[in-house]
Amino acid sequence: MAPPDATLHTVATGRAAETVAQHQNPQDLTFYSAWFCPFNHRVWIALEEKGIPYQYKEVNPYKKEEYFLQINPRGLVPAVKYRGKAIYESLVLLEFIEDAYPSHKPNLLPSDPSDRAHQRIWIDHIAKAVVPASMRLTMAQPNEQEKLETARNELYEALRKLQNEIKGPYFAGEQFTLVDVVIAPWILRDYVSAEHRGFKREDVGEGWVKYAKAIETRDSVCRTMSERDKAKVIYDRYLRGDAHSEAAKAVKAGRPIP
Ligand code: GSH
Repeated sequence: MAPPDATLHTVATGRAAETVAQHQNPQDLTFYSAWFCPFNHRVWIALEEKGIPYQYKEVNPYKKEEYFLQINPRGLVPAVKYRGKAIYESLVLLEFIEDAYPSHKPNLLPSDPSDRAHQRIWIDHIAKAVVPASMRLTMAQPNEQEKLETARNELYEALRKLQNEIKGPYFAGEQFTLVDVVIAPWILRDYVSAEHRGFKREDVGEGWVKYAKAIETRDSVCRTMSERDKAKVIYDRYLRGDAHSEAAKAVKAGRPIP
């Protein structure tokens, strides 16, 4: 079987390519990124939201090149080198960016400690409930109707719980915050399950439709998104059930996503 990188487009396209072009010079922060990756997309949105100077470097995480394993021994994007130190894991990186650049606005975490804790509870919900259900749905095969319906209902249920917490237009109200950053890449990519797995934003609820619109039209989100057709080769593998990423292997084995 061909490796996932054999026909994979190697660089960002569309608006994301323009953003990459603006971030070629060395900076304190080097961003090791894969244009197609939703986990990676979180970090990219945060860097753009806050106007942080960074150098963009494209990585194909499936190749597990030695230089990259030195940066992230888990071999996954996103990763960052900040003043010579390596940092990885999208959720850790989002908190790191907030901590390392306090003067860069907007703040993506509220100032009140209980509000910050509330954000972390819902980020945890996205990581443990929304993302796994979304992957199970994409990977469920059309001839496994029961599995497919269960995954779709689990996704609806997870999204409805999140929907009930949204103040509007964004999760925390007028301020665009980390919960929005963390869920945004999955909203931008829900067209895959809409086209192939019967997912409908309206079936989550009216509030979700409005929220999804607000997120997908946010400038930092749009200017870090590549053209859809370039990602087809990747999503087709998930849809056919022959994706071999670490996340896909975990979903197949019923383990938590790494
Ligand atoms: N928990 C990680 C995070 O949140 O940063 C997940 C990152 C992840 O799974 N990245 C994928 C990757 O690097 C790309 S979307 N895959 C390479 C592989 O699975 O071998």
